[in-house]
Amino acid sequence: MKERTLCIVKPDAMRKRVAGRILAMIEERGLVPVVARILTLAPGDAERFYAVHRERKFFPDLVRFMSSGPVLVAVLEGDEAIARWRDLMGPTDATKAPKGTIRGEFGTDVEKNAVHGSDAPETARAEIGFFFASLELPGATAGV
Ligand code: 3AN
Repeated sequence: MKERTLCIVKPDAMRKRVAGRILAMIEERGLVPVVARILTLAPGDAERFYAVHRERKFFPDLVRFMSSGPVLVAVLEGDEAIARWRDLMGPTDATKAPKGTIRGEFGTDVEKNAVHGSDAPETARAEIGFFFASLELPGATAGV
């Protein structure tokens, strides 16, 4: 089934200047970026984006890290895009991520893990809506 999912290239990967290589891996895997933007999250925006983790011990560090510099946010489209993007990312803990996954190639640890991906259709919809207006997405306008 054709799906859309949210990709974030996190501040650690942006600082390493590997966003282009990450996009190349995404394209090689057959996932298609259909809208993208580079921006820097305000701490309050990072708090809202990760609100489900608000009670976790690592939350303040996560918010500080995610608002520490530019991120690249993109919507990826393709068959089973949600699962395939998570598969390409690798496990959350980058120290356990296999070579060939993005976290295995570019991540450092459980916080500095290079990329984010939505984990289910409902979260994908909510996360895409967090960053992009529906009119920015292909197919939103009749006749396109
Ligand atoms: P994923 O991004 O693989 O879906 P989640 O949703 O469990 O992982 O966690 C969201 C983010 O919170 C992770 N990307 C990671 O940066 C951070 N995180 C998760 N667990 C920890 C932890 N134990 N210590 C620090 N940061 C964590």
